[in-house]
Amino acid sequence: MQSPSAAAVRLGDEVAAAIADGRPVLALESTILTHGLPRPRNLEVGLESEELVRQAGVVPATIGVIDGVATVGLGTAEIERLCTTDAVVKVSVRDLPIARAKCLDGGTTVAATAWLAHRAGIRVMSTGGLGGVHRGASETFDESADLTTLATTPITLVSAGVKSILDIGATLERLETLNIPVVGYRTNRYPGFYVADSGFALDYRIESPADAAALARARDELGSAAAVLVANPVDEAKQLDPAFHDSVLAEALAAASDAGISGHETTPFLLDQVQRATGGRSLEVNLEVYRGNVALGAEIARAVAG
Ligand code: PSU
Ligand code: MN
Repeated sequence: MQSPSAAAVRLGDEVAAAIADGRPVLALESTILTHGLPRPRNLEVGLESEELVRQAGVVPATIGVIDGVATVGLGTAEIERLCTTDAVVKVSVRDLPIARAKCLDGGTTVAATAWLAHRAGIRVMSTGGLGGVHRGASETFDESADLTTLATTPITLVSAGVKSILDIGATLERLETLNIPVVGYRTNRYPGFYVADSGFALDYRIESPADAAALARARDELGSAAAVLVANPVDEAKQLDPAFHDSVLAEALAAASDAGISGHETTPFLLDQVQRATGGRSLEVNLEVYRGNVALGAEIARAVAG
């Protein structure tokens, strides 16, 4: 595969310098800001998480598309632009050429962010929830490109699992098929984003950022191209009440079906429904989860940079 040209992918100055020096860098996605969180919280979260990364002594690289240019290490004004303007599209890997040819602004999904981060030489990334297999995928074939992209993108990715808007069991099966290692961070249970335990078990766990770095090194030594997924659960005391969570989820799924929502609109639609139905409670959990993943990602970035 060819490397992207310098004209197609721009590196922020600070990020470029850190990568050249071998200093730790943490990649962050932007679809969570453009399509996952309501305004004005999206911008607050975008700036806050960069600050959190800096406080850990790591350089943040928020990734997104500005005027068609995939940018690894957005500036503050660019993050602000993506968070506050309407004509911002959701960009997965397949959309990168379209966004470039049409000079669009875009928030990059986990797939596109990981794809760009890896090509820029960044080894660790944090997100909130991963995309996965949608419910009813055996009929619709709706499976996030996050999964297939991560199969060929050797990065370490911290998430809180996938949200229960998806088919979690099927997602874990696909991760297995795609040869993507998944480990729990200090847990043997696969987290369910809003809840600490999705109901599914994990075979392996790690206990520290150093363990994550050792796992990434082992993957590299074997020449595997797959991402390593670190599943980091929300603190149980801060999770969404599981019964409340289940009823809200049922309503959101019914609303999507009534509205005839499909394709790449599905994830943003369901997330918005859940946020409305919980009166902001899910949003608070979401932010808590995201902060936890950003903080752990920063520690792992330091361990990986050794
Ligand atoms: N899951 C979440 N929040 C999100 C997303 C997923 O809990 O914001 C976003 C991520 O950017 C993810 C994308 O990569 O949605 C997946 O969308 P799709 O299913 O269309 O691939
Ligand atoms: Mn999809």
